[in-house]
Amino acid sequence: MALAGTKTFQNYIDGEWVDAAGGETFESTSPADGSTIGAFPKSGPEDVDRAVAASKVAYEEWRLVPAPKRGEILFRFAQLLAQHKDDLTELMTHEMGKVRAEAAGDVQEAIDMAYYMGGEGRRLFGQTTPSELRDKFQMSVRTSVGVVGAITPWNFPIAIPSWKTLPAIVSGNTVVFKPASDTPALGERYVELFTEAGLPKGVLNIVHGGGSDVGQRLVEHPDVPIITFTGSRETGVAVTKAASDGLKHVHLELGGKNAIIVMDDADLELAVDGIVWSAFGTSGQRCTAASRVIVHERVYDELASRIVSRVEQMRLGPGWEDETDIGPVINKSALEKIHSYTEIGKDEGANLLTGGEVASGNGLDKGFYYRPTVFGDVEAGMRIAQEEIFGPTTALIRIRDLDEAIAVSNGVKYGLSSSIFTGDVNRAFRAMRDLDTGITYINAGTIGAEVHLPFGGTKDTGNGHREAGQAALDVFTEWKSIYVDYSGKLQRAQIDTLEEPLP
Ligand code: UN1
Repeated sequence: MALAGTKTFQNYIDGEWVDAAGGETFESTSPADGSTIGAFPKSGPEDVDRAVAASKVAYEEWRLVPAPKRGEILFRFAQLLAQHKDDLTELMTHEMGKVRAEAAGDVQEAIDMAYYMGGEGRRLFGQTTPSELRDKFQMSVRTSVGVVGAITPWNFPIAIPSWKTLPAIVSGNTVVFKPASDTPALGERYVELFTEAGLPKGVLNIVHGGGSDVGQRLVEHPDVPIITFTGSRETGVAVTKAASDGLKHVHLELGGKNAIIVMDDADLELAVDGIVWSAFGTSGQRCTAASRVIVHERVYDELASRIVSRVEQMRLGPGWEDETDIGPVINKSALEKIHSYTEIGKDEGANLLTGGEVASGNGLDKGFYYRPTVFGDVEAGMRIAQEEIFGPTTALIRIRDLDEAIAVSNGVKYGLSSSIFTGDVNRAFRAMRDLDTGITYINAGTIGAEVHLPFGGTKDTGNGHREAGQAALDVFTEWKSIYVDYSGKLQRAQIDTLEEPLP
């Protein structure tokens, strides 16, 4: 496809493409080579207010559209995403930087979610229960809530918007969407295609801009009862505080410090595959990335040397080149943050086994490339083993047994994903029970969640809500319990039940 080039894009509010009220723009550039993707509206509170007002009006109609009809629009959207999979993939390699196979996977995740949530249009199950009284019927139904503020990150620029907007819209809400300011073109394409699928005006609006201008207003807006946010723990706490006066539903997906455990009975070659894929896929910029590897002392040296030799063969480059294994990181400040953790690791006394520097030469200087980095002899309490780096850096930690491995894996503030490589079914089941994370893998790395199971984590990874699967509907709906008495007389719950005659 033709890339966006230097075109100027607009917000989409109430079915119209419009500039920001203030007329200002910001640029999106490629982290791979610095080329310009396009200019986007630098919106402010006034633009958010317009989008929320339109979304609020649209809600009154949309909530009454039969849910299966709403679902049909999602099916059409799934088909459009599939038709445009190649051009979205290409754009993603340029705007976000991930390699082509992973970019295609990101789009596929949205296609899967659109089919899955489209099907919810014919489910949205509630419960019916028997009454304690005669001639009385009762049920619970999910009801829509209103305008959803969806604030999404740049690392899954098509998939994560789908995780948020699709369950929100199929359950009868309307949405104001703020994509990450590092990936506005992908957010814009997402909305364009969803609109083309037949969404009525005002149901999905996009407002481009920064967190402090657009995100803040969305979170505080009195007519936005639901906020769904993926990003850092720090921003998640700020979102929660800003939304607390409005007693909003707040869904948060925050950081991770995910570990892969490798026991002495593991298939080591398989473990190396899982580690390299989970630590360096998406240049380590996944919430689910394996930034720790907890290794049994008996296989530590062997595993470390196999990982290092594999990593040293990886080729850095733009995601659109077929030979590339690792693309750039998202921007300059990410590159600096990642490198600062290399310095921290060295200062803490960890052993830098490979990488640890900004990559240059062969055109790499034009983008933000960091050599895949492996630290050995890491202590569980070191900062590089505790804090989220969000880059291609992983830390090898030596342990003596399964109990210690589980304690180390759990000994961080986050709880998103965990994994164990073992040939012993008893160890696998103990790990499944005791690893304190929202997602656990057996004999696979820490990445690779599918759309029809809940996605999210324990502890500081979130606030108890989940995306994906049926659980995704919870934050976007309220339960209503309905009692229908067809006895024609007053029946008092908990009181008249005592008189119920048995035959
Ligand atoms: C994220 O990093 O925020 O399981 C999402 C995975 C992907 C989703 C990651 N399906 O790694």
